[in-house]
Amino acid sequence: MPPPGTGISKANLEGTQTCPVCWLRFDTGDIMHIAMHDSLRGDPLLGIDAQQRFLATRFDNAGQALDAMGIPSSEIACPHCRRKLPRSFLGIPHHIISLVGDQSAGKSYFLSVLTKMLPATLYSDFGVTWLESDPTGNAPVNDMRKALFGAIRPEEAKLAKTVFEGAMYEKLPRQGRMVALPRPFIYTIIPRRNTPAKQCALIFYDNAGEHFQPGVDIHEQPGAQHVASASGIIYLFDPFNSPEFRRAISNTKDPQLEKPVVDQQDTILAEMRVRIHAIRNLRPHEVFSTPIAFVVGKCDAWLPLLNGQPITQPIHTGILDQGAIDRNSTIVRELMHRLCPSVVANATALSTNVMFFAASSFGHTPVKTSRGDYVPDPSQLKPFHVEVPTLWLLSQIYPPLLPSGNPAGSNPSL
Ligand SMILES: Nc1nc2c(ncn2[C@@H]2O[C@H](COP(=O)(O)OP(=O)(O)OP(=O)(O)O)[C@@H](O)[C@H]2O)c(=O)[nH]1
Ligand SMILES: [Mg+2]
Repeated sequence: MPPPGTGISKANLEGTQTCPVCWLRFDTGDIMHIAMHDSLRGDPLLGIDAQQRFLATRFDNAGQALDAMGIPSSEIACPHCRRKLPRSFLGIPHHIISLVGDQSAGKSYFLSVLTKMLPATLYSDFGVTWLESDPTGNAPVNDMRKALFGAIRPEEAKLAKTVFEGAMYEKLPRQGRMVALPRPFIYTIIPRRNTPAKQCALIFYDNAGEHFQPGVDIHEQPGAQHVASASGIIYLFDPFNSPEFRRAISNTKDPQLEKPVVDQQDTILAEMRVRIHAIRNLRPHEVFSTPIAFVVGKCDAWLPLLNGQPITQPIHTGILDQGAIDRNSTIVRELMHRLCPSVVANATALSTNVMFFAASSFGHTPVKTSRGDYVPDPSQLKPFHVEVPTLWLLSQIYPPLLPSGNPAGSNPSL
């Protein structure tokens, strides 16, 4: 409940709900409604133009909250940051999937490709439907996907660098400060009929890589704190930001080889561990078991380093082949261990449940445009395994959703 006058609600560490925008917790009964009547403007935190937020005390016969002018309101908002939440928020579980990686790791391309490939695979291979929970709120990621997959010339396939002040962020009040928080992109997942699985929602963010770097004050710039509330984390490793990988792939034609290396991916993992432990108030020996998909990205450039060992397709006739996922993970982990052992050490210190993946959003070597950007050639776009890490995370977060097992074995489990 907001202390009178300030309009700032106290964080409730025990709350059953986690806001998908500011990640502060609250109880269901403290959720706010948004006034509908045009005269009810002016919110102490959001400013004079915002529709008022209120704690509902009156309801109509249909159970809808009534604003001060008696107009029914079905719009809800977080009591902390006051941001509007999707209507389904209280009805179904929401799972955060945090996408983490340094600047230029390939997060924006990965997310754009993921939101194209994952719905198709979920539906055609598993009968699972993927719906936009908030098409207006999801517009920035939809625009990126349309730009990428609608492009005819390479120049049109360029996605801008993600910046704090850009479309991926919004300024909101959090714990007494106005801060830039990444917009949540929210999707509802509807399982096929006749399974024990129930609907749930997935939340993604497209952070600027700088948010994960050490040295960021997590109170002034809390925009990456979703990692501590996440049900699953995708860590996107950039081989072009690793001196060892670059030496090993020095004969590739990828123009990204010209860029200077910023070798700090092990530090980013260590920093994540520190932040997660601090935010969750974990003791040093306490284990963190949130599943982490460690994705070695841009594999169009480095698959030859596997010397012919195959990364196999783990999706077979509606079954997620955990054996293939394990085998692929061992192969990728061995390569990482050979080239960057400290990164493997930091990844495995982060969680007790880490799986390694190879993926490429492009499936080919990007080209350099006349403006000096590295972009995919739309005519050659052939993403490789981009949806696999998220499918694995889903199998860990909510096992009834995807039949998984080993198709070579006798009894794939549901
Ligand atoms: N070879 C190759 N390059 C890629 C791939 N995906 C992205 N890139 C390149 O990686 C660079 C960075 O991609 P972005 O998606 O903008 O990276 P980001 O992680 O969002 O970066 P920030 O917004 O700065 O945090 C671009 O030059 C892309 O061309 C891929 O699958 N293969
Ligand atoms: Mg980006």
